[in-house]
Amino acid sequence: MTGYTSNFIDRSYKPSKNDIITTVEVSPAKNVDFKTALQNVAGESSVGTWTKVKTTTKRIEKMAAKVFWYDKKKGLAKIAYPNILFEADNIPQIMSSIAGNIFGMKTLKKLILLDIDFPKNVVKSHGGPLFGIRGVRKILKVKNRPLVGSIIKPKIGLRTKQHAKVAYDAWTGGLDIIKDDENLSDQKFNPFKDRVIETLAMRDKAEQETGEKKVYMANITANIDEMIERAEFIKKNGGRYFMVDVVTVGFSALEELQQENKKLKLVAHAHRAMHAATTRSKDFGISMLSLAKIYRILGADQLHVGTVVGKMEGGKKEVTSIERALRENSHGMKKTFPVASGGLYPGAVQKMVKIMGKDIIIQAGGGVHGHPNGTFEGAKALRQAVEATMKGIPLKKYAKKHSELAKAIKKWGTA
Ligand code: CAP
Ligand code: MG
Repeated sequence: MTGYTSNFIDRSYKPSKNDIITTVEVSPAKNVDFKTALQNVAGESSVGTWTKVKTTTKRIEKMAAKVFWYDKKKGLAKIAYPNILFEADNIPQIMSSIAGNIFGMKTLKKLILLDIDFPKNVVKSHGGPLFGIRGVRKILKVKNRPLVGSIIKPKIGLRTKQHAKVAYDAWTGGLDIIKDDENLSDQKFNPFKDRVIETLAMRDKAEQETGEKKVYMANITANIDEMIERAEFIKKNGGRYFMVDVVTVGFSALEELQQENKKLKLVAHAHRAMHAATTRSKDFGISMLSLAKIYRILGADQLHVGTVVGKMEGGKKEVTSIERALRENSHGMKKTFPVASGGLYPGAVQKMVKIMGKDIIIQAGGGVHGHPNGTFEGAKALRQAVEATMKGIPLKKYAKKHSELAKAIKKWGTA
């Protein structure tokens, strides 16, 4: 064996609870039949190569991945990978197998990794979120409504003092969370350390004035040593959160960061910039659902999942399936808070909560700082939209007695 033989397909195989199971969508290239395509996928991602090799043994044959279910018409298949193929605490190694070479094979016209089920040892050796939905709610002392936040805009360019002042306006306007944008890190005009100090000082002031808990999610994205230093700096200066661009920093960096954070105990906010490079194509790619499961295992307390109604691609079916995965029982892991962000505005809140539920974090950048009267009123309008939604009052009706919301609706309408 080890050529891409029929041994890689066995519909009678009953997956073990220790296997990694993937669900894939496959379409064979011209002149290749479906089963051959499946053999190629299961073979190349486990113990096979393009031809039979003399070095294989019976023991190795037993390590073959098995396509144990497929539906040719739908182009779907499920593959079970024996646990022995993997290092449980090594996500890069796991992905090099189940999502590695196979995307480049000439025998395929389409390959999407739709879903992954990880066994207990992979989950346990990483651990998942430190806080999860309940832990985050406890910090913010907000039990029963979506959390509301904003991304400082413009994305990049404000000086440190301006940045901190915009954060203060948003917090005092009623928002719980302020975050940096994905491409703001440690630039000359707004250095990381100064920004953390200034913005946390404004957070303390806003907390005193409003009597509410407020959080600042500083973007630590960098190389791993730098990220750890930045996270330590946040901790030292009284911060409770960091934000990291999980896709661009890579799985290995996240594994290391997760280990360090077990000592620091900061809440981890996961921004997914660049995910669409692998999740958006309908021909070859890895679904956001698969990535979301990995980021939960790697410790994301909060993860961007899409909005359905906003500016970014991602429909209802996709977004709600990711939400479900972040909250499902998985070997005792805490639940990841789904973050809805991207092109949101107060008038979109009601519809979004209807689709996504109240266990979400709603973030608006443009939809707060673009308010006709600026950030403070923009924040008020967003919080009012959440209040109206929780009270079950239509936004337009609520807006009659809330002028900030009325102005936001006049500018952007309702979803
Ligand atoms: C939102 C945002 C986020 C997107 C990313 C932005 O700003 O800061 O990065 O939410 O998309 O720059 O677009 P706006 P996703 O509120 O001004 O749109 O959450 O889908 O990964
Ligand atoms: Mg952004």
